[in-house]
Amino acid sequence: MKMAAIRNVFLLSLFVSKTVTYTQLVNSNTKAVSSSTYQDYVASRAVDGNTDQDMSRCFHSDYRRDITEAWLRIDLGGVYSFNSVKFWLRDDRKPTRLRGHSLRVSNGTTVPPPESSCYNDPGIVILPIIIEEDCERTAQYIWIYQSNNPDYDRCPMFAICEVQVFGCETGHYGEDCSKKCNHCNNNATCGIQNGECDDNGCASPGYQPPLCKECYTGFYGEDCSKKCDHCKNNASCEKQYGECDILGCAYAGYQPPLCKGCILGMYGLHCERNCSRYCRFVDCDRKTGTCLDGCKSGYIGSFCNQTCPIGKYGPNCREICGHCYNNSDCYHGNGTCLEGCDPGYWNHECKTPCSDGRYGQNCQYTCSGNCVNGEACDKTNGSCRSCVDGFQGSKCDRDIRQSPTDLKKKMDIDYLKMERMMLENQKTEKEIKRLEAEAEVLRVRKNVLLRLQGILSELSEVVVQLLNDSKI
Ligand SMILES: *[C@@H]1O[C@H](CO)[C@@H](O)[C@H](O)[C@H]1NC(C)=O
Ligand SMILES: *[C@@H]1O[C@H](CO)[C@@H](O)[C@H](O)[C@H]1NC(C)=O
Ligand SMILES: *[C@@H]1O[C@H](CO)[C@@H](O)[C@H](O)[C@H]1NC(C)=O
Ligand SMILES: *[C@@H]1O[C@H](CO)[C@@H](O)[C@H](O)[C@H]1NC(C)=O
Ligand SMILES: *[C@@H]1O[C@H](CO)[C@@H](O)[C@H](O)[C@H]1NC(C)=O
Ligand SMILES: *[C@@H]1O[C@H](CO)[C@@H](O)[C@H](O)[C@H]1NC(C)=O
Ligand SMILES: *[C@@H]1O[C@H](CO)[C@@H](O)[C@H](O)[C@H]1NC(C)=O
Ligand SMILES: *[C@@H]1O[C@H](CO)[C@@H](O)[C@H](O)[C@H]1NC(C)=O
Ligand SMILES: CC(=O)N[C@H]1CO[C@H](CO)[C@@H](O)[C@@H]1O
Repeated sequence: MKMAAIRNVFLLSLFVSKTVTYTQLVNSNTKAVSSSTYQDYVASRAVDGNTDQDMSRCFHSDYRRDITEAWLRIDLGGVYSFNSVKFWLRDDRKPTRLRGHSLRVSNGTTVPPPESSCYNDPGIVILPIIIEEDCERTAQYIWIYQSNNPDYDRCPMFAICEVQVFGCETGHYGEDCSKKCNHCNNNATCGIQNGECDDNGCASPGYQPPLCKECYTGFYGEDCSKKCDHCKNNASCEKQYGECDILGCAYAGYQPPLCKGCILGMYGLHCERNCSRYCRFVDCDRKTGTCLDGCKSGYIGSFCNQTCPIGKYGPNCREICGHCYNNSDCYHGNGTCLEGCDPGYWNHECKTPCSDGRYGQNCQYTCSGNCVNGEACDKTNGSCRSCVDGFQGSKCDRDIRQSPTDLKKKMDIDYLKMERMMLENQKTEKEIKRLEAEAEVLRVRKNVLLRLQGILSELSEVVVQLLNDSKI
């Protein structure tokens, strides 16, 4: 395809070439060497600047039976790009000996192979005696080569009076060699007529080889091989790197300014779809949308759009839920038991047992501290194996010595007792007073009695006396 294009341009250029003038490269420094020489018709006569076609001013190759090829090699003294080779033949003969010849080029002095020909004479017409042949090549040596023997001479042979080569210094082309090949990636040489570049293409992206004119509208980049089809309103893009104009991309998900790839987090044919927001690092496959770096904690599946199965949580759902309240599920992201913990556990994942001395849901209760031998209470319900003296209940939290109610009762009782005592005290005082009164009465009575007793005893003595006296 590309080659065909180049060839078309080349063919086209054949017509153009006649109107373009080039530098004549053969000068006094040009050397010529031949395969053989007839007498003193030496090769240098072909580059002596004299176009006289008299045989005496011409080069002539030898004719011996053992000769199989005749050639004349022009040494330009350096590498040049040339477009055509013109040569003058002796004018005293029909120029038939050159039928079927070729023009070959080389950078070295060994006879170049047929593939290096830039011109092959078809050998069917009689040539004019001044010939100009197209030879668009870059080389140091130009060979006029003949291995045919069209005249049935003893061997291939020819006579050439003068050669001229039209071309430019390498890296230049066009009318008067005035243009440079800088538009080519290989700027050393380019097509001498139109400046078409070689297979290395153009000097920069944005140009269409081989002539390296600006890309056609809608194309850009290296060899204009890329299409700017993602710009808004089908706008054409910048030719070199394909950036869309200020209107930006056709779809919001494209990454400006090129609008080729998707912005991070978008995928799909037109980057129109969001990657799952549960992809671990936002990014997903541009085509399929599968998450590239796994899922966020709590999600699985290649699209990361499924939450962990019940009872699992965390990265890749590898973690197992803790002791959530009443077997409820934990939050798939971080394992938090949203309804709290079963008794005996705490922390957001309910995987931490209560520390010694605490119990109940979320370990919110403190043990009574009255378990026997200072043992910790049961972490689920606070119960003790048994209690220290003075306490009762499964949790040993009933103080049977001085429970507050008992104390109050006691106080009440004491008060009552006091009241009673006070009452009794009052009674006693009355009694005492009564008794004192009684005692007074008794004392008075005693005195009376004592006096009576005295009287009586005096009486009895008197009686005794009387009796003794009487001697009864
Ligand atoms: C001769 O050498 C030049 C580079 O110096 C190169 O561009 C050109 O193709 C060569 N010609 C041939 C016939 O090898
Ligand atoms: C080719 O390009 C190189 C680098 O840009 C430059 O140095 C060199 O002079 C150019 N050659 C020609 C013949 O313009
Ligand atoms: C853009 O071009 C494509 C084909 O090249 C066409 O199908 C589409 O309708 C165009 N869109 C706009 C907005 O012009
Ligand atoms: C993509 O996500 C953005 C922001 O989260 C939202 O506004 C938009 O509607 C989403 N697009 C689609 C196609 O889901
Ligand atoms: C996950 O997303 C993919 C692609 O969008 C879809 O095919 C699939 O049905 C979704 N699965 C769930 C469970 O939503
Ligand atoms: C525990 O869960 C069961 C079934 O899930 C439910 O029937 C019961 O009422 C729950 N009990 C409490 C105390 O929440
Ligand atoms: C776990 O995630 C839930 C739901 O997003 C949130 O309410 C809770 O605070 C998180 N827990 C921790 C410890 O981050
Ligand atoms: C407290 O829990 C323990 C262990 O689970 C159990 O043996 C005990 O019977 C429970 N006590 C009460 C009062 O529920
Ligand atoms: C008790 C008393 O005085 N007894 C006297 C009775 O009389 C005789 C004699 O007369 C006395 O001897 C008793 O002493």
